[in-house]
This record gives sequence, structure tokens and C-alpha cells, in this order.
Amino acid sequence: MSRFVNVAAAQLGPIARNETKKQVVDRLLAHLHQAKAMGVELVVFPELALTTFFPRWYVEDKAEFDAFYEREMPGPDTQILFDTAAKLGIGFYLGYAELAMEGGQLHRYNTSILVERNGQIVGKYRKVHLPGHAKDEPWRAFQHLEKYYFEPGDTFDVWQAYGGTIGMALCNDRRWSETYRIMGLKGVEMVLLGYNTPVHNPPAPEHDDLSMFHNHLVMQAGAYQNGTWVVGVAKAGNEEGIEMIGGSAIIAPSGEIVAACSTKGDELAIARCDLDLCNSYKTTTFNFEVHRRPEAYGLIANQRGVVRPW
Ligand code: ING
Repeated sequence: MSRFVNVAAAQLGPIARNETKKQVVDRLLAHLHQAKAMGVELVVFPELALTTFFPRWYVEDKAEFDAFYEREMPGPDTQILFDTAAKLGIGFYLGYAELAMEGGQLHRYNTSILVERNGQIVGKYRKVHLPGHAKDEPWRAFQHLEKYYFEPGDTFDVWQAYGGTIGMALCNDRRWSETYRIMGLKGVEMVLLGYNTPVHNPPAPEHDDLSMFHNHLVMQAGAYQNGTWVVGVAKAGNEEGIEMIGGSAIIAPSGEIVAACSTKGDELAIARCDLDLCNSYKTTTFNFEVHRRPEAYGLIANQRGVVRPW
């Protein structure tokens, strides 16, 4: 038997610094309506989908950038997304900057939520792998200050939704095999992740021409090695002068790209995803219980960097 989920990768083109959240939410609503008209049940938006990618700039006082964060979810700017989703019977994954009061302290996270077709939040994830750097580095053509503007999360989780086991990740997480494997060990059948990926990586310009290859390589590998669908969705195009990759894609457990965006603007790529295709890999080549050897894997969980054995 097959458990189908009709999924849309809802790519966004650039979001200008002075674009209001209402203007952005209108773009997200347009995606929801178009996706619904095409039979979609789950819409996947990018990372930080409500604002421009503000970690590209340094400000001395982070409070200056508080307007880029959400204190509530849903909040005044986003409630209409949830109401529309419930009315249309369509759900979504949304990446956003979270400002959370915890124990009387203010915390900042790079966050995503999973919302079911009834408009209810079923899961929340806080980005574990924060790339870039924590201090202003003027030598760079542009900053990548995620380690300055966000605190890391520490958990990869999965949730029962859309008739299957759904996991979430964000951007740089997709480059780390541990991301998929932890969720794979929890039985994930579809990993949703948004990304904001500049073409140019100042510390390694020699990688720039490979940015799209690396983007798909890591998601296709993660899908195949864990017998899971992967949906990766870009905020793309020239955003405040910085060129960001597109390449949003829906990837089957085989590792094959079954749908992809071809522009760098607001675009839907849609696929009818059979969650039961995961079983062909989870019960054979990647039957973890039969084949994995955790006795040999200790370093992966217990050591951060390289230690040469001699
Ligand atoms: N962006 C980038 C990403 O991991 C990056 C950062 C770019 C890392 C290029 C390495 C190379 O796709 C975010 N937001 O994580």
C-alpha cells in the first residue's frame, strides 16, 4: 500500500531589507493558494522566510535587529498564514528567526516549525549547526554571523504528521551526515529543510563554482543513506547585493531528484511523494538494526574535531 503526500517546495526569491513582513507574508499566501489549487497538502518554505538574511550584516547592538525576529508564533504578522492554512486544509514548514524569553532571559534561535493541515503547530526545531562566525570580520565581502545572532539548538527530532514520520533541519545542517542519521535512527521518512546559501563563500572561493553541486550532493546522500525523502527549499536570487543559490528540490529515498525549481524567484516545485518508497532502503541496504556497527562509531558522538591517533 502507498502513503502519498503531495508536497511543494515553495522557493522564495530575494527578500529586501525594507520589505515589510506583510509584503513577505503575501508572497507566502500566494504560494499556499497556488499549491492548494494543485492538490498540494504540505508546503515547504525556506529558512528565515519572513525577512532578508540579516546575518550578512554586523550590528554592535543586536537589539537593532530585533524586528527581524518573531517573539510569538503565530504572531500578528503570521496569524493569517495559520488561518489560511486551516481554511484551505493545507500545512506548511516555515523557517524564521525566533526571539524567546526563557527563564527571564532573552534567547535567539534560527528556528523552523511544522504546521499540520488544521493550522496547528506539531513541531518546532532550532538549528543545530550554525555556520559562519561570531565576530565582525571586515575582510569578508559580506558577513555570515549566524554564530553571533543565534544560539544553537541541540536536538534533531521527528513528528507524526501527514501520515508519516516527518523531520526538520535548517540550511547548514544539510551538509552534516549526522543530521540525517539521527533522524534516520528515529525512523524519519521525510526531512524538510529550508536554506539561504550565498554562491560565494569568502573563506573558500574555490568552492563557489560547486555550490549547486554541493547543495544537491549532501541532500541526495542524506536521502539515500537514510532511506528518506528530503525537501530542500531556497531563498534564492540577488538579495541585497548577495547572490544566493536556488536549486530547491524534492529528493526521493533513492537519492533521485524528482522535482526541482529552475528559476531564482518565487517558484513551486511539486511532487506526489510515496512515503512507502522509504521501506525499499530501510529494510535492505540501510536496515540499521541488521547492518550498523555502533561499537565502531564512538568517535562520532564523543569527539568534536580531528585527533590523529599517533
Ligand atoms: N548558509 C550556508 C549553508 O550552509 C555556507 C552557509 C555556505 C556554508 C557555503 C558553507 C558553504 O548553506 C546557511 N544559512 O547555513
